[in-house]
Amino acid sequence: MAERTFVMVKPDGVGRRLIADIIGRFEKRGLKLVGLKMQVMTEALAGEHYAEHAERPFFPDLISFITSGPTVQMVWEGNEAVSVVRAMNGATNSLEAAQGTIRGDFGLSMQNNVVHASDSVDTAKREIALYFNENEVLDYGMPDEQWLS
Ligand code: FUP
Repeated sequence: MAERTFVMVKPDGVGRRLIADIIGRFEKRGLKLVGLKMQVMTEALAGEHYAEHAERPFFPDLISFITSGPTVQMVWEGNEAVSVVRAMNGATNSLEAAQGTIRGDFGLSMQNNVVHASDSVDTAKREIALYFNENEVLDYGMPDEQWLS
């Protein structure tokens, strides 16, 4: 099975009406959307998502930001999906992100950096399971799949 990664449009990305731009970039690159939903995250879910940062000074602000409005959760599938999507998102700090990346084109902030994506295949498995039931991640073929990749 092709590699899968978890991607989230953060509240600033939704609020700035960037959902379609972000989905469009991944689609045009040749990745396949296999899971999609939206929600306002609870503090409990946000705490689980960012558990690795629980002791960091920016954690309370991060939780308050990520629960401040609607977010979009996605699972994207494709060749080397984890590293391809990380590269397309750009550096965590939008001020340092290269032009042509999502954060470099749409962001100016460390915290409000528009998107999240898994940083490894293991993290992707954990994050997909945090947001999606197994039957919510689809396994389907594209008619022209052999033309991609
Ligand atoms: P990333 O893997 O790119 O999502 O980045 P991290 O897991 O390192 O950080 C998660 C989020 O915490 C970032 F998107 C922004 C926020 N953050 C800060 O606000 N300050 C920091 O010093 C580091 C991260």
